[in-house]
Amino acid sequence: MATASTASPVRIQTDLFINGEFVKAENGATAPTYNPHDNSVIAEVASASTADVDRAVRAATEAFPKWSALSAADRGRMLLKLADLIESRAEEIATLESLDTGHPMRDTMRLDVPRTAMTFRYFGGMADKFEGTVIPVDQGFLNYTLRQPVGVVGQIVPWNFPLMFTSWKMGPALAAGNTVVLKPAALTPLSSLRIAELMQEVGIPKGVVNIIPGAGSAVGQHMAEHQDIAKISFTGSTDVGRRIVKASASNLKRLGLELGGKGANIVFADAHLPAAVNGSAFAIFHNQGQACIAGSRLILHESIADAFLDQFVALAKSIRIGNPLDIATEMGPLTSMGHRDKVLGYCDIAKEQGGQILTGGRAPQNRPELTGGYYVEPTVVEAKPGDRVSCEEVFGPFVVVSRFKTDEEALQIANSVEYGLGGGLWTTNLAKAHRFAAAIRSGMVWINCYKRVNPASPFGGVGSSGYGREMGFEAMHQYTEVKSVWVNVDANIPPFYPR
Ligand code: TAP
Repeated sequence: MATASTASPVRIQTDLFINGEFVKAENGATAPTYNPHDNSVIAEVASASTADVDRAVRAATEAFPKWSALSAADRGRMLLKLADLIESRAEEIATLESLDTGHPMRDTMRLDVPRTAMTFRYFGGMADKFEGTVIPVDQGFLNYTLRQPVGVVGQIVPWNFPLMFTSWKMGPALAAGNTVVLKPAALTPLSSLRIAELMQEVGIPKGVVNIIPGAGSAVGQHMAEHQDIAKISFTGSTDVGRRIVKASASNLKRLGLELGGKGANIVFADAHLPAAVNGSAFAIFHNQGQACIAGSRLILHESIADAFLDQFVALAKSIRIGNPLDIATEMGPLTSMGHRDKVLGYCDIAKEQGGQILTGGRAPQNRPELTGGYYVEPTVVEAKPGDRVSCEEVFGPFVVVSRFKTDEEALQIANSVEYGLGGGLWTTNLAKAHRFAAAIRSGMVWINCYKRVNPASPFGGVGSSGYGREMGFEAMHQYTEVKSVWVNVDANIPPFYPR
């Protein structure tokens, strides 16, 4: 356990959570987690090895029979208590998340923490309302379905929304009666370990949840290969998603893959411009653009493009960049130095391919207090649809602009990338809005808004953005197996071999 030198005191748990206890890694290894604001070490966190994965899977396997046999209402009650506890510690948890990830406090307070509590509450409430079905079959037979938990679930979480994703993954898995081994990203392990402490407080039995920070290439890979893990739910890059598909083959694991994105955000000529400008800025600059659903491709009708860009670039320039722990800060640093360098590298790639940087493309200027951190200015680039920056996921405060003349051209640009996660459109024409919502190749579409999420609404993508859905009833389906049960109630079955 360590303490941080911040204005708001936070609890920092640094051990692995296995079988209801906080323990060191079996080989004693640790890894530092850094403050993205100034590159200082926040804490040394235990770093799991494959032996720790095996320990965690054993604990989850032993806990499964009791947890899955508990009444759904009892499982739900613990998740509801957890939601209340998270809310009661909102400021402390928000501070911890901001410290570890670089999200501004105003967002972790306003979005990440409330949404985390909301998600645990939604699935806590769902636990005893999730039903099987009765199916009309042949006369005299009753056929019904049971939804049964899949078993031990492995969950692999990325660094961009570690707190929220912990609830998205654990909420439905636990409500449905599964036990969990969760690996947070090595870059941002702190908030999920804090949630483990709160889970202890609300009485979630030992072994039901195990949290093991460690390197993805060893720990994540071993989880994906593990014979006793029945399902992997993964959020992260498309490359690692492909590796997980291969590794999962040996025991034919179920998979849920929430991978990269390159969200199309189309602004039509008849859009309400101030709303579109504001919404499009949130779509890309919230969390420094480190979101798989970010609206990272602005596709503008040529008649309004100049007027839109005048306002949009002015808004981008006005965003207050600074220490995430300062409540006035609107945009913090990127989460790691390596990622900051990757994003700045894309600014060079844009220029090499003839792209024009309209604003940003560099670290904040004349801000000596930010030079130690991983900061990048909000960046707007005009480029051709086929350029690398128009096709590859940059995952930063970096939006690429293109212009269109006709609806057909807008749709062709929107659907021209390998990804298909989220997309948005801005128009006052209802018919056009619904036509495009159906035609855009993606798992989610927002009309006259962007990046709305809710625990009741399915979340996931198509194409290189992966498959499976988180949230809502869809998530409960994906954390359960359906079993069909046949009963002869009153059927007269004629003899198969009449004598
Ligand atoms: P990934 O490498 O995909 O990391 C995501 C998670 O997978 C982390 O917990 C990581 O562990 C783990 N992991 C790494 N190798 C693994 C393996 N062989 N088997 C199982 N798990 C493994 O993403 P990243 O390096 O953090 O970011 C790279 C790019 O991915 C970003 O630039 C962005 O384009 C994309 N990305 C997308 C998302 C979303 S929300 N779709 C989120 C993050 C990143 P460690 O990191 O702890 O080693």
